[in-house]
Amino acid sequence: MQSNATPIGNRHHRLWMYQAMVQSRELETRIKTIYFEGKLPVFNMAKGPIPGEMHLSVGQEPCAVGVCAHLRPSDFVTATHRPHHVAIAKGVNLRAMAAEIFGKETGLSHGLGGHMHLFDASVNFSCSGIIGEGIAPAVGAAVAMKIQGRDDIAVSFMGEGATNQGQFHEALNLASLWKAPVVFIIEDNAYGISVSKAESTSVASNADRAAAYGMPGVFVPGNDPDAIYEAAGEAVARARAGGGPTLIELETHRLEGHFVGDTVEYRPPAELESLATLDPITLFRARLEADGHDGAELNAIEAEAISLADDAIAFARNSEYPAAREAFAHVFA
Ligand SMILES: Cc1ncc(C[n+]2csc(CCOP(=O)(O)OP(=O)(O)O)c2C)c(N)n1
Repeated sequence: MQSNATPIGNRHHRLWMYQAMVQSRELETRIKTIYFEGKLPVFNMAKGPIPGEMHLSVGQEPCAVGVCAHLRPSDFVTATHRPHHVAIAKGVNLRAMAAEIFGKETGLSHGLGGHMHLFDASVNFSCSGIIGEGIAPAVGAAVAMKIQGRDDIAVSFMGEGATNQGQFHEALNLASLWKAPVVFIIEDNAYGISVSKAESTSVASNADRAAAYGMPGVFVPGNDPDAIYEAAGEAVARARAGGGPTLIELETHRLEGHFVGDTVEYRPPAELESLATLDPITLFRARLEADGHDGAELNAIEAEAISLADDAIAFARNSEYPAAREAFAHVFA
């Protein structure tokens, strides 16, 4: 099963969601191990094979699959500096994505973007290392599609930390005023780097902020793929039908540090211990089996994800770095 297969019917949707979650996890598990090659014993962030900061989405996979199960390649998605789960769920090519993360010529942007700047025009996916940067472009894309008379939509993923930035409020105001076909997705993992939401945000629920812009605000607790699928389905259908934007706040869990190498000392020990019980892939698999899904079928999905992740990593490792002169090829000044 391809991670970018078009979902058909609910049973198929749930298996597709499981596949995409596992695919993201398998890729990130390998990235986490390889990341430390060359960087130890003295941590050197610039060293390859994977240079730069690395933000994993481990634990947040339900947010990506529950939303993207409703999207087409022609829909437009902007994601954040923590983009892998969303990129995979949106159908970004796994090999080209891995090569980009390794900084290789065969990558999505010839290795010049890196893991925070995955860009794939073939499925209308982009992301950015600048917090909040994807919100306004998603509204722009939505307005453009509305003017063109298409029923495609835009989705902007963001962390809860991004909601305290000015452009979040400016973009939501205009999106509502112009009835733009856009869905705003907040992945609330409760931390912006080491700062808890309670220390940074004046409202307990960011979904409440929707009222200030005259749009529906929905809170989905539990990091639950099925519940996210339901809520996103309504919002996507409303946007496609001309009903305007929706703000959806998803409770999720960042099971790793902010970046690979983060010692996570800012999280209380009891909270860290509880994370072991919150792995959404383990929980979703158990639910699928309880609902009658065949364990052998789920095993086959996992085996395929493992083989695709191994293939993508091998492709990335075996690819060439871009020529040094490429560093000046796309510079505008
Ligand atoms: C405009 C801007 N300000 C600050 C930063 C530094 N920074 C990187 S990640 C981050 C926290 C983001 O938190 P959140 O939006 O909740 O996303 P999460 O990391 O939890 O997924 C910050 C402040 C940045 N990249 N861009």
